[in-house]
Amino acid sequence: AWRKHSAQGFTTKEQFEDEAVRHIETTLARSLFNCDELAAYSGTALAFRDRLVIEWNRTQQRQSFADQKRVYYLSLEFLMGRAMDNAMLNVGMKDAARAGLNELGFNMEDVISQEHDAALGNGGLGRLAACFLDSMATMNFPAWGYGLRYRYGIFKQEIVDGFQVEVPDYWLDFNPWEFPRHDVTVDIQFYGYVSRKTDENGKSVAVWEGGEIVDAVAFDVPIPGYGTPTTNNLRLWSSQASKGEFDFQKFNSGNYEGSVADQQRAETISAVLYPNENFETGKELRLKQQYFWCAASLFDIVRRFKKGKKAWSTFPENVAIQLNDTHPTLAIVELQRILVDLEGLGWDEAWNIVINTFGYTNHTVMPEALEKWSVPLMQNLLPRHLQIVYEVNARFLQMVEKKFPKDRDLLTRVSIIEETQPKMVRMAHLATIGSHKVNGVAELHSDLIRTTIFKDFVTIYGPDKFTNVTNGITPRRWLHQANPRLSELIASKLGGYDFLTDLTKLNKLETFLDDKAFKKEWQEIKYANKVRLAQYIQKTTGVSVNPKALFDIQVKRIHEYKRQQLNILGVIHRYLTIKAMSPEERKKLAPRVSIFGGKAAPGYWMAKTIIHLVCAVGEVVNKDKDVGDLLKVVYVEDYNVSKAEILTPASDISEHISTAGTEASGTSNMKFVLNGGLVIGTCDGANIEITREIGDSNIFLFGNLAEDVEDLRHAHHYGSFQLDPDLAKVFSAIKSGTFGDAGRFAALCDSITDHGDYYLVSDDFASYIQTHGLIDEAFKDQDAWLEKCITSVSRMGFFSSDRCIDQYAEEIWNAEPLPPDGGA
Ligand code: 26Q
Repeated sequence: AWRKHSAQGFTTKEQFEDEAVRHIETTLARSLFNCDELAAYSGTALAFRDRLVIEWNRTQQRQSFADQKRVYYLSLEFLMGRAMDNAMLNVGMKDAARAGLNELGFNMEDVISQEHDAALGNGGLGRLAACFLDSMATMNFPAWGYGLRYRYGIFKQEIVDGFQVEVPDYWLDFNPWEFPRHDVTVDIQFYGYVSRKTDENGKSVAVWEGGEIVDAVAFDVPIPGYGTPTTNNLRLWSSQASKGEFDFQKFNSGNYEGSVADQQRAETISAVLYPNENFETGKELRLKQQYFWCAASLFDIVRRFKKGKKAWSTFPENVAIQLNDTHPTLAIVELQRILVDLEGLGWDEAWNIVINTFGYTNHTVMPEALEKWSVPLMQNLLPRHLQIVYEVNARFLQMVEKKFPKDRDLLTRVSIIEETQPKMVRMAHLATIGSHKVNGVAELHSDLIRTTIFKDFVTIYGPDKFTNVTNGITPRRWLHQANPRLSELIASKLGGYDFLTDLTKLNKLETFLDDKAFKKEWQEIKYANKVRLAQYIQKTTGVSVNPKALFDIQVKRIHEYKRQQLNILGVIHRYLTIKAMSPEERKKLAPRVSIFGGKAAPGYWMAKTIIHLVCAVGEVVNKDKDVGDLLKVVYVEDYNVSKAEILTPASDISEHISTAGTEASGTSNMKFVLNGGLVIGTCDGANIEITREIGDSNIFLFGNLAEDVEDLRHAHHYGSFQLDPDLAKVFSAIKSGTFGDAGRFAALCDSITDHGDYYLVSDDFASYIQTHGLIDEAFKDQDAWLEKCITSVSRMGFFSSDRCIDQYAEEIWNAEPLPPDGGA
């Protein structure tokens, strides 16, 4: 209904064509005679963008006027994927655009796929931030995202001769979804020194001087909600050389090269996304990125607050800041600095405001992923911030000492400063001490942080500071956009698309389990999605796969803890089993396609070896005449959000098989189940809640439990390590050269047989193979399988990111939606 009030735009296909053509001819200055698909995309994007910005401006005005509590989501990653389909869904008028494009000789899906993914993230954490923005806009929260505008997103992955090759992802040559705001520029200071001066009231204040200044320039991206005019803002900062007097001096004194070099050094800050996930490297440039972005965002937030001319004590009633992992922890220190050094508040008054403003979300318990910064590094780059960290720590330790006298070990354990050589700042401790709530992202994970990394903090603060908010996904992108036919079928049964904003409504689907026509269509849709993926695989890899086979998919970042090695070793076991069978036995087997995808961090050799093994196995298996359709092994190059939109709807089984206790939540598990696929998984992360919701007969769980992992690891070192006998056969095949030069895989095999099998591949192998046997059996009964799928989908309501945002708003932010008047 709100769309009628739109001041500008199109309502018919003719009007759409007029708008798109006008943009192609004028905004892009292109002739219609050589209008290719890219130009058609550009014109379409600009036509929809015009409609988006009207509501965007109105939303910002409405939110300024209401001036109620705003939510700020600080994330170094926003893995947005493509924007146009989402804009069309939220603005409406996609059908008019489709018809118009057809008349101009274009196909909508091809035009949509011209858009470059906005890939400003590594994986789960970045995509979670994108889902949250979608939910916050859809639910009318006055909310902002703050991030970095990387010139290069996550690298593009090419597979060359079975090896990963990284190619830079330059994505900004045409991006109609961002608006530069050169008037919103913030000076950011680095290096320099701190002195103390006496202010006019005789008070001693710290003054941070010298060093260098870099400009942060805002680029804004509209975030439209679904079924509402609310269009929020994602503000991404780009680094530029300061326009201040500093460089002009150099320039004017004839040092032209020097001033260009300064400029390049400044632009380096936002040049590239660090491609590590769950691995910390301690690089100075990364710390620079973090401070640059935190300082610019805090300046912006504080400036907005100050416009309201309210007392500082009301800051936490106006502002909630959520920290996506420890990456933005410096924001805590920066706010304290602003309040104490620049605004003249007393330490305690300021610190109270800080604590009540921030919430911190933890995404990992793995020690190699916990952020630490060396004290000398921070001393050099951010001298005043280091002082503040030490002051925060001193006061915190004093409080602990008072509460738990004479426990030196406790003080050592909880201190923000780790007393190593060099000393390190533990960011997770700082984030915990500077926030009023700390949350994990699934129940098991939240329990684990309470009992492991934050155990002492639970003792100190009590249990209420630590809470759980199980992750979710947006059903707009991950059901409606990725699987339009399934969404339409569901809508036809539920009487409309209300489930897209209240996903619990899916539960009514269970009443249609006896509806033969419904089930048939469901099955046809899954089949069509598999055909589409099969065509994509054929086109991109040359491998022919049978769409009737069981599609078994594992797509996520490559990491030893996620255990793609377990998967591929299981595939080899299957291959050896097939080879040993008689032709009659083979006939009884269910054909399989094992599909892998995901990027390895460029410096992570073991992950790259796993990719190489998958490719090497594919080379052998896919050519083997004995095997035929019974087994195919495929590596899908350059897994990203757009590829996920093709892969997720096409699975029969997806794999979420991390060593128990290592995957904080996982979110692709939710996406696959929501699209009518089943899961093989360990008792880890959100798999546990998925099982609780859909029922344990609808999921294939296997493997050791988190509570047993420590003992098993201990036994590997101090007992006798017993390699699983089936796994031993797999290793002999690899070592005998079945998949080419065995030397290339030696480190991978040795990590299991000789170096303690830290990820319990051998311990879980038998259970994994057996469970795949159960899957083969279950898949033979297509009716029963289908019933599991439909039942699962109907019970997935809990995993909407809308539920998740509701919970953050209620339990952490204390924020309310601002519904537009005359709203939907
Ligand atoms: C840290 C320091 C230096 C460089 C890089 C990093 C870095 C970058 C990205 C550390 C971690 C990440 C990303 C982590 C991540 O994606 N974690 C995932 O978050 C998801 C959302 O909560 C969970 O579902 C996954 O279980 C978790 O692995």
